[in-house]
Amino acid sequence: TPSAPPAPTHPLALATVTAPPTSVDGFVREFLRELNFGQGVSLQASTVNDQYLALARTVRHYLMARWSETLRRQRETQSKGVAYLSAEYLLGRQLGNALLATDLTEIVADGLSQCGIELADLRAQEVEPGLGNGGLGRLAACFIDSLATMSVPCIGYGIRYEYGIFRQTFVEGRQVEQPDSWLALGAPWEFPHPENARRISFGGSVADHTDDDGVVRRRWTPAWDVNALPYNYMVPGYRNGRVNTLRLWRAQATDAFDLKIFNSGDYEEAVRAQTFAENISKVLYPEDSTPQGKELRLQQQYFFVAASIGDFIDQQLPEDFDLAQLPERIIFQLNDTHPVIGVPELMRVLVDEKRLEWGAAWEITKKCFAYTCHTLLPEALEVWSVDLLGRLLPRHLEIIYRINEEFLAEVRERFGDDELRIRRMSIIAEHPERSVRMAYLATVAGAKVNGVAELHSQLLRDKVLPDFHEFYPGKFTNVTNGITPRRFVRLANPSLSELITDTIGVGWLTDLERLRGLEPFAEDEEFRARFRAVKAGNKRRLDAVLRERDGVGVHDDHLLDVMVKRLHEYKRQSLKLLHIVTTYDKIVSGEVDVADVTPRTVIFGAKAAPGYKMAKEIIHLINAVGETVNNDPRVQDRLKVIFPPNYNVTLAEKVIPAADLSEQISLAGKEASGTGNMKFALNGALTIGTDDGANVEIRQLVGDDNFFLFGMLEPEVEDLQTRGYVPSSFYEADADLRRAIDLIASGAFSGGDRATFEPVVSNLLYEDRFMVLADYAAYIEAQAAVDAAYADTERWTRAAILNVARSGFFSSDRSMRDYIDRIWATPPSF
Ligand code: NBG
Repeated sequence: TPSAPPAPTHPLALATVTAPPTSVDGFVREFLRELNFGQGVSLQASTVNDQYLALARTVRHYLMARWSETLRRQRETQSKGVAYLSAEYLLGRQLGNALLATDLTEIVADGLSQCGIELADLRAQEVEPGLGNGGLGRLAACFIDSLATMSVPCIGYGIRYEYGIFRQTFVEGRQVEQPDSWLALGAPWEFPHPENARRISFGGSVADHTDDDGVVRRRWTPAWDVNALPYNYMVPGYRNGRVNTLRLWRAQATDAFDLKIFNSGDYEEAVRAQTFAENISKVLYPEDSTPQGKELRLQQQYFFVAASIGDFIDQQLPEDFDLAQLPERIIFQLNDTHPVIGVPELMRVLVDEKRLEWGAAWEITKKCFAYTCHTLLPEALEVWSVDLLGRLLPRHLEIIYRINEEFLAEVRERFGDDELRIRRMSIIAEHPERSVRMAYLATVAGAKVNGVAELHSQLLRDKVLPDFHEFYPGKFTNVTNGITPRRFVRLANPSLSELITDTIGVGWLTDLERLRGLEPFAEDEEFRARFRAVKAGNKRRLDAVLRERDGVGVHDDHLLDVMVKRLHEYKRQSLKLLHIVTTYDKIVSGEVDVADVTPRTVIFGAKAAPGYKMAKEIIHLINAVGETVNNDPRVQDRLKVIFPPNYNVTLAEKVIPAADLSEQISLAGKEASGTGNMKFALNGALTIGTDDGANVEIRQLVGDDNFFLFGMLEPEVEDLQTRGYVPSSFYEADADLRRAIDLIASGAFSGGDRATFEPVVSNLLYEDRFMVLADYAAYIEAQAAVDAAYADTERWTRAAILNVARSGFFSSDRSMRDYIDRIWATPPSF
């Protein structure tokens, strides 16, 4: 091999990248340079977008030295790291976080104001990259933030969707989806590296082939391929000098793809072929927890996983690396089943390309993957039809068959020819069509399998994968989810953060258990008053945001009751809605005196998957109820329902700090964890919730007195299910419930038209898969307890403070420590 040419040098060139001076002048100079030479405009002529782009690039300059130093050390030490494989990263805006990480906020605000620019205006200009659906994607973003902050080597791999989660609008109360063109005004945070493009192949056939070493091996001859172009993003640690990398792949047609066709003169066909290739990273599938077995989705999954594994092996490892050592160098963490096709891909690389023996390759592969499951809904467990998988990835299908064969042979060895068991455990399902169960493949291949909250992990072991738990008892573990306090406390709630620091000093932001130090202050009247002032300020801030955004406000003397999350029947937005309808009904019927009603504003935020009919009907109903309630003079403004469209991370950061009450009301046993629940508790909202997901742990930590628990427990749900659940019997037996449902059915919220909401009503009465009616009475009772508690301001404040003080456990830093201890065995290194 020819020796590499010497690295370029120049007397003026420093050996390392240096950061610009950390001073107001230094910043202004750098900013103006970016504005003039990056954007090509003078300050005088610049638009807000010019200024935002120049600012983002300037802030990048400050991170660059840390980034290149992180990369240099990683190359040098080759210490073990994590490759987080996730089809989704719901990042939220980047600017505020970058300023926080570099501690530049004040300098930048000063410098900009000297230029006559408000930092807040430039922040508002940023379009968040919505490259995820909900909890799963946001979790990935929190995890990479924590790993950077804890100085753990991590590279996040994913897809650079050209269009992220759709922008939601309402037309006459119904959801209408608009494309999310988040790249349209420029993408200042990304670094494209087209020179590191990788070729990803699909289709074709497999045959035996005698290689140059005389060994017969299987050879895949693909039919088509695309290029995967990496785009790098910085993932700054919080003030620790570390910047990790997030690498997102974009699909582009290969020359081979269009050249042949171009040369044949068929330009239309050439363009069609290019579009076909580029479709792979065009758009995020907007299904949260309910994947559709679409071919393009499998293409996306293989595309990013193959690019990532290839990138890691070819680009991140030294040339002479002994692949038997791979497990000492990397763990590929599978964020749900979306990246599980990486298992056969690594086997293919090791066996077909690197020419390892099958057995040696399998030993390596088994240690290099770990799998996180994020669901309990059977319909959410991905399966791919053998037909589709074999067409798109024929070699991978063969590999999966062989993995399955050897696995089932082991099962037979342990349990004998227990055919029922074999059929239950097979990675290949035979019914309703022959298909690959990706969760099973991940479980067989993964070194560890984890659920995302204690209850979830237990149900995963006992209900979803019991045979596997019996077979691999040591494989299963739990890591309860967490959230980054940098974004969801410090950035989202600056005034609470200031109060906390004033009270317990600095250090809590990277050691969140220190919030315990606030506990004694719950008894301090002056502290409580300050705490309330923070909440009130956050409500005013939210009021301003919503007025500007949607022209509706929130009353600051109302209890702010918030339910924000994806619209899904199991999450039971319709239960919250029945509570609203019941309150409304009691007011208008005169059963309660409106003056006795606790003034409440209910905020919903929720996107429905575009193809999920019932979810969209529920959105329509929420808007219709809101319209009626908000405009009925008899209500005297004591009950308000607002539903700002397009709930996203940016809005979450404004809504959550203002909330008094957090709605976490899924049917027990259905919500794997929830992470919104943690954000609310840490921002001083009290939870009304079922015994589900991480609610269980929140309640244990904050204490029963500071949490409104209601509803059936998971075993009771099971029990009712087996006895036979008849929702209409609950309707018959409960007069309030009957009235609420009858009111909806009567057309009271649809201009007298009974047909409009008939599907929702009959779904509740005759199907009600998630037992809304069975939990209704308990929920109404718990809400009455909320009203009573809220009336005692001092008691409520005490409880809110204790929620903050006792929720430090839910930092994603703690989740990362648990992954390190229980799954990765990765010592932090820097
Ligand atoms: C979601 C669960 C949530 C959980 C997040 C993050 C999927 C498939 N699952 O309960 O529904 O908090 O994952 O773990 O999106």
